[in-house]
Parts: sequence; C-alpha cells; structure tokens
Amino acid sequence: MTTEKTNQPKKYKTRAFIDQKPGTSGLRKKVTQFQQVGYLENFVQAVFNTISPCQGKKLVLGGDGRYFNREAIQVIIRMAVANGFSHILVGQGGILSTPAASCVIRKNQACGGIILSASHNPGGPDEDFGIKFNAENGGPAPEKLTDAIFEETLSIENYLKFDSADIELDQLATIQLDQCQIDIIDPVSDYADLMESMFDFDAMKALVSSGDFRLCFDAMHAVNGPYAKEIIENRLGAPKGTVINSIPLTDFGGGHPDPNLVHAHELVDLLYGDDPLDFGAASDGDGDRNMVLGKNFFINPCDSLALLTANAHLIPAYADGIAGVARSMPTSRAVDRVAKAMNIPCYETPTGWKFFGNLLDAGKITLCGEESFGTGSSHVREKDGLWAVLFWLNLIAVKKQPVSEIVMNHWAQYGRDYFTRHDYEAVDSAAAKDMISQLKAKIPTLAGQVIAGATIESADDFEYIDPVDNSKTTAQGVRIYLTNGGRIVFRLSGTGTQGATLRVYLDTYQQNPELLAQETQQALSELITVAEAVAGIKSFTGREKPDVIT
Ligand code: G16
Repeated sequence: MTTEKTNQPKKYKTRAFIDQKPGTSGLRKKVTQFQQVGYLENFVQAVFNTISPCQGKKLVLGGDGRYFNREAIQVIIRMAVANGFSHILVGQGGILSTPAASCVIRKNQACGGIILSASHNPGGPDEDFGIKFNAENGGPAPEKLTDAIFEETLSIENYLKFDSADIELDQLATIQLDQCQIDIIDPVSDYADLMESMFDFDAMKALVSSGDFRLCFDAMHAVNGPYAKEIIENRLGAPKGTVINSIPLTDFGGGHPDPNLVHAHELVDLLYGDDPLDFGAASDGDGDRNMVLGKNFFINPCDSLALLTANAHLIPAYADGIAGVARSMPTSRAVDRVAKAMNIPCYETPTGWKFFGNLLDAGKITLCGEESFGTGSSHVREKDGLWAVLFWLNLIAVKKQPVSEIVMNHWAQYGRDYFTRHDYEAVDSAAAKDMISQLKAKIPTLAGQVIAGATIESADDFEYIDPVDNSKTTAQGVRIYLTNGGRIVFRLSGTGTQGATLRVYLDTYQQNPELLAQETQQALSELITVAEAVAGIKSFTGREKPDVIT
C-alpha cells in the first residue's frame, strides 16, 4: 500500500450552471462544456450533496476511456476523498464498462458509482463526454434522484476537493489518501466471473473452438475490448484475433462506437460478404449496447429480446424460469407475444434503463430490453452488451442451428413484428418541439381519422406509473395505433448533445407465412407514409429523409 501526502480539503467557490439536467442517461455534453472551470466539479458535488452523508461510504468509479476520462477520474477521486468517502474502487486505467461498474457496485455493496461515458456518441476533444450516477442497486439513478441532483446544481456555491498529486491509475494497487482507501482494481475479472457463472461455457467452448463456427466481435475501439478478449478469446478459447478493434481509444479511432449496421460497417462487411462468418457481434462506447448478426442476417434488437425470452430456459442462469419481462414503450411488441404465450407479465416502460430498476429490484421481471440495441437481465442493473452476445452464443451452442434459422423459426411460431427507427439528428430544437406540440394538440381528434389510407384506432402521449413506487412519468412520446395493427411513435431523444434528435419508431405485425421475409423498410412503407402525413416531418425538420435508419 502506498500513502499519499495530502493537504486539508479545500472549499472552492463556484457559480451554478443552468444546463446540468440529466437526460435519458446522465449528463451528456460536449467535452469543451465539461472543460469549463467548475463544470464537472459542480455536477459531482451536486451528486455528493444529494446522497450525503458520504462519510464512511464506498464509491465505484470508472468510465469508457474516452477523451477526458482520465482527467475527470483524477478530479472525482480528489473530490470523493474531500467529501469523506472511506473507500473508492477505481477501474485500472480509469476503465469500467457500464455493466461491469454495475456488477462491481453490487458485488462490493458500494453506495453507488460514477460512470463516465457518453455511450455510443463519438469521443475526442470536440466530441462528447458524459457522467452518470448509479445507485447502490448498481442501476442508473431513478428520476427522483436525478431531479434532486439537478435541483442541487442550480444552487451550488461551493465544492470540496483535495489538493493532491495525481493517482497512478495504471497499476493494480491500494493507495491511502487521507482517510480514504483507493483500490485500483482489475476492471474485467469480476464481470468475467459473473458471465462464466451464468452461461454454459463448456458448450460454448466446444462451439467456438470447433473450427466450423467462425465468429467476430467488434469492440469498436471502445471499452469492451479487454472484456471481450478475456471472455471470448481467453476463457472460451475462440481464435486470437476474433475480437477486433479491441484496444479502447480516447477517440474510438475516429468513429461512432455505435453498434448498428451503419457504424459497425467493418463487422457488417465480414458477415455479408462472399464468404460470410457465422456470427458477428459488436458493442458500444461503454459496453452496454449490442448488435448481433448471423450469416447475411441482422437481428433486430426488439426481436432479440423476444427470442431471448422465449429461449431463456435453455440458459443455465434462467433454467428455473423467468419472473416477467419489460420493454421500453417504443420497442416493438414482439416480446409481448412471447410473454403472453409463457403466461408471464410484460411491462411497458418509458425509454431509459432507469425505469427497469424498480421492476428488477422487486423481482417482477428477469429480462428487459429496448429497441436502442439494449438488452439485459437481473444479473446487473444496466443493459449489458457482452451478456447479450454470450446469451446468443449459448443459444446457438445448444440449438446447433444458424442464427437465421433460429430467428425464422421464431417468426413462424409467433409472427413477425417489423420494426424500424428513423432518426433526424441535430435538427433545429424549436422546430422539433413545435412539431411534437402540434402533434400532441391533434391527439384528441385523431381516433377514427383516415390518414394516407390508414385508419387511426387511438392516440396518446405515453404516461407511466411505476408499479412499485407509484411514481408517475408523463410526456414520454406520442403513440399512434392504426386499426391494421401498425403503430407509430414520435419522441425527442434525451441523449443528444446538439440541437434536437427526432425519433420516429414504426412497427407492424405480420403473421402471413408468405410475408415473413420482406425487406423491413418495404414492409413498413405504408406506415412511413402515414407518419409523414400525420406529423409533417419534412416541413418541420427541413429534411427529405432520416439521417440514420435502424
Ligand atoms: C440510453 C438509455 C436507453 C435509451 C437510449 C436512447 O442508452 O440508457 O435506455 O434507450 O439512451 O435514448 P434516447 O432515445 O432518449 O436518445 P445509452 O446506451 O445511450 O446509454
């Protein structure tokens, strides 16, 4: 153990910032905003004030390794010590994936953790940074906590920080700083052990080392590289080089660490070429999102949730059954059909992983997921990219079928929910808000109207009452249901850092066996026309087409 010399904690005067309201997942802003004097410190002090007293408590700290991660870690350590924490667990190199942070918080019974990430948003000096607080259950702070943190940021006048030298982050060590023990921990091992305890590693080893099954995991130069190397290559024995882009870089190699068909193009090329691999997967900046691909085959995240639910009994961790499932409102209703057949409850929550926390803690659900490439379970309180990939590998090892066959068999049994999301990014905020408010104004008169040939059955602005604590969350997106089974949802993203991002979600159900293998945009083309006719997307946004289609 090394002991660092410190001075007394200093109380620094600061001025409040008015823009520190956490969004869907923490506070996300440009790096340059975080670099303003006192900006990071104010938010961190607001967190500490909200959860005070901090004396004697344990805190977990880590991030996705993006630009400004290391600097922020040093600041937060000094502040945490000055605020009286007795123990801080920091991922080596300042690294902890979001699900691993959740795992470490739970395993060590910490009072919570600070995770530094802007998820799938790009990194670098002119790109994005983010910070979020996870509570003692390991999950994102619920709304009442983020609201309280925001209130605190508006009136903050001082923050506490020690004046001490930087902590060495790259060596596993225990350092005593004043009254606080700081452990630099291996960021991977606890998480990898948890995964090994949940899945049938023997069956998966046989699959990935058989030579007949070729796979690739694209870590997208982001945090999951070391985790995927340890689990997929070292513990499961996949050939070296199976994990690509495995070293976390501060700018993610200049790309978007967003596992979708657009941004994970290096992986997509390997799964859709002349000689495609059997299985491909990618995860995002902080390791909580996932994309899974089969040979020439994309698994929509909504379908993935439905399939994992239907097949959970084949996985050791869920062999005794699952209590229930949940999906975010815009996610397709594919999982609802499976839950109905299994006679288990299915909850519909607002967008944001924090809304699953109470349901998981209360044991009402075991699996949950979102259209935004997030799937997870009660093993931690975050969505978990690598867990979803391992779940799929375990499933393939048991079923001994190609990915496409597994999915098509599922559609044959349950029908298929075609789903797409159209994103209009960085649009003028006022225009986007205007579009949504005009749409809301139309809600009372929409039912019964025929628009672009489709009859509207009902429309509303989604509200959620948490079944555990009865808290109410309003204005979570405009839902329009058509009599033909189609659904359109409009909402503004809560994770962007520039202007507004309009998300239009479209899904429809198809049972006709002849029509289960259509191209998604084609299958949804009529619904796309209705969405434009009802909302006037082009005229409000000034865009002819979406920037990103997933
Ligand atoms: C976060 C949240 C997710 C949400 C996603 C998109 O994910 O944890 O629950 O679905 O943002 O949110 P929005 O539509 O408001 O942009 P991540 O992976 O970005 O942390």
